[in-house]
Amino acid sequence: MSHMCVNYKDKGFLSTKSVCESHDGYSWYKNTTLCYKFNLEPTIRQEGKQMCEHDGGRLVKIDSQKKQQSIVDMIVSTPELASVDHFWIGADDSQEEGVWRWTDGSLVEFSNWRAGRPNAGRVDEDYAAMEKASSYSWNDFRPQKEFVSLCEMVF
Ligand SMILES: [Ca+2]
Repeated sequence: MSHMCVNYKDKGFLSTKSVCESHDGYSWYKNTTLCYKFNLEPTIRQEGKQMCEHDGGRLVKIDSQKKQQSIVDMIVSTPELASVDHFWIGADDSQEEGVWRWTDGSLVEFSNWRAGRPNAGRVDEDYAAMEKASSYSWNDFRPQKEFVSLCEMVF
């Protein structure tokens, strides 16, 4: 059981604290309105994805700079997360090389790749992860890598 689930709300009209905390094991992160739970044991990408989806969530969809920054803020201010090197996120180009999509099928428009990534020639690196060593920009990896998954609940 290795996952971390967040709920991100751009708009503040929902009573997301109570919604968040009504889900078993979830915690409310007031500074960025993130609702999350996590387990620090890393897994391969498919296992992390399945665990996110098992309780109705998904691997996180980071579709704006604001959301990227909110997640980074949460990570660096949470001691158990601040030491984690990589987090699986919901983007992959496994269906069509070079066409990155989120798990809901939408195209990746906003992106935050580190310099030189994704590697155009490395067809086996189809899955995105946030990387602490590059200020939580994204890098592409093979799915067999074992990382902590970063998931969100969509209410
Ligand atoms: Ca690829």
